[in-house]
Amino acid sequence: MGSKDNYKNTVTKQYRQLMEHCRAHMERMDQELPEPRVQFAECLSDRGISRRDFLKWSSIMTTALMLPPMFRPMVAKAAENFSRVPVVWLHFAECTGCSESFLKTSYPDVDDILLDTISLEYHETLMAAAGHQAEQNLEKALEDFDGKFVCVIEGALPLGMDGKFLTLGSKGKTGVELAREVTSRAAATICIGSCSSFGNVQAASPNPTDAVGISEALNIKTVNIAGCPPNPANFVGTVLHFLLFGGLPPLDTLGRPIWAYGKRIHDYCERRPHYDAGEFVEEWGDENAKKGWCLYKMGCKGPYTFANCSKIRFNDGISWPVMAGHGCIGCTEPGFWDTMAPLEKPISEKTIGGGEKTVDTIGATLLGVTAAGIAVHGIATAVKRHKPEEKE
Ligand code: FSX
Ligand code: SF4
Ligand code: F3S
Repeated sequence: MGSKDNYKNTVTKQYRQLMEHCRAHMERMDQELPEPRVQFAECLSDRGISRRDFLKWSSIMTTALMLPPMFRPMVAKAAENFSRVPVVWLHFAECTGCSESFLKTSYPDVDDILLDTISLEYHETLMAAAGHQAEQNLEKALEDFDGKFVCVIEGALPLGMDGKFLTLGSKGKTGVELAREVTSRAAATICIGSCSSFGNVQAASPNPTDAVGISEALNIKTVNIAGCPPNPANFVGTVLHFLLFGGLPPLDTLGRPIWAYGKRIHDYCERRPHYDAGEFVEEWGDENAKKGWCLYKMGCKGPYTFANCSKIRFNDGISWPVMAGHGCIGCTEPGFWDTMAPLEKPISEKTIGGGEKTVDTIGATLLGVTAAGIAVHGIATAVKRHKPEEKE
């Protein structure tokens, strides 16, 4: 048997073991989770989604989660169980755009239906209860689902003035106190958006409230679904992973699921052939813009930004920022308001510490487009390398 066959057999064996783990976990979950609060099949047909569309979605999600096709039935089963995961959803310093983007969609797809059916035991902006009643709801959810619920958090935590820049409820708890209390009793904490992931606009220089992301504020591990706002599919996929395997998906060093944030925007951008050919929009609305050329010179930060927007797009795959005509502003990266600014200009050599030329200076020279490509890729590496220093 050749080494190729050996490799194939080893991989198949590992996938079978993973499948067994997944089956055992899902059987256990079936016993432990509360009854489904909605019949998923009925929800799909009510919203005009056929069984065939759902199976197609399951196949796409299986691939997106970097699983082989044999996992498709398990992904479909996990989706059916989606409404059984108890969720406590907290809001801190943010604009609520994340919830808005998750809940308001003109073209509901399976992701949207899953989000509609999610078992929200407590959600500060959506629940009808207020005041003492809301606080009682939270206490009841924590007791009923102790250690079993998923805590979802939107918004950063201000640490300044002993956390008093942000207080909630009749007891005047600080955001930090509430977050600590809830996350310490959760099975997992998922940060939705760049605010809860990294602090985002609240933490932009000069950061008057000393805002930080949840992981940094509480010194806990969180799954960071970065983006301002993030793509709902990345949240749905992460919860599906939790239902399939009982744990968090593999994360990058910034806590972002690798299946969704493992590649750069630039790697799958439909304007990429223009970038490689040195064809750039030079001015908003110019002839090159009409031809859909690359937006690098208009400040696109796709070469430095890790996310799958260019692959899965938003609103049922209809569009995404670069397709709509504006460059990526790097919203899935920590500190992007500071590190990626000015947002409509390419990052200058000065910002990234010098040493490498930008596409502006060498893109059109005899060095040619390959060298330009290497320069920008080198700059991406330099930006990554410089981040820790910038933080210090
Ligand atoms: Fe932040 Fe979300 Fe941007 Fe807004 O909740 S990631 S400011 S879209 O709303 O947290
Ligand atoms: Fe696309 Fe921006 Fe990269 Fe150009 S620079 S190819 S617009 S991601
Ligand atoms: Fe954000 Fe860029 Fe995607 S701005 S939404 S990471 S294309």
